[in-house]
Amino acid sequence: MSICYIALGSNLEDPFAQANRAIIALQQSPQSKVIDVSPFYRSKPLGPQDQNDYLNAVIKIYTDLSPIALLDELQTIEKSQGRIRKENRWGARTLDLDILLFDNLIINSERLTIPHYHMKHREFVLYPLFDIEPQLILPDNEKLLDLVSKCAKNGLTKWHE
Ligand code: PH2
Ligand code: MG
Ligand code: MG
Repeated sequence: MSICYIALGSNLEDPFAQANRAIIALQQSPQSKVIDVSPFYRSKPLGPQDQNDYLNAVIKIYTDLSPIALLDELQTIEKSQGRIRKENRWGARTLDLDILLFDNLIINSERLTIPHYHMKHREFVLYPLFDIEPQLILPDNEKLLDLVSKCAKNGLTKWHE
């Protein structure tokens, strides 16, 4: 069994409903168990500014899946919630589920980069991750607390539905 943290993002078609649906889908996955869900945050879009604010959160799971099998499952959930791939890289999306960390693995393959690239500098990843795992140490031995301390909030607030 592995411990994995997943970043959730949505800025289209009722993000609050998208997030709740995605969490239910993960809870129903036979080989994974949802352990914790961070508060939901509202964040300014990184990338093109002509898109809505995002709802962001982090989910902690235990899983018996391999990283690639988990990625397949996350992409199936994204697809079932109307995610269209090929849209531009930083553009709006109904649902984005990114593997942030998978045990202490470091993976750099064509389909997967773990730890998730840029996670160390994104307020909408670090703050919700810190909410659920304040003691976390990254695979390179960096403390999450140190990363959060260096990361500006950039307008990050709790999501109010
Ligand atoms: N995801 C992106 C691009 N920009 N901005 C915010 N605030 N939150 C995201 O999750 C996000 C983004 C691509 O995955
Ligand atoms: Mg993604
Ligand atoms: Mg993403």
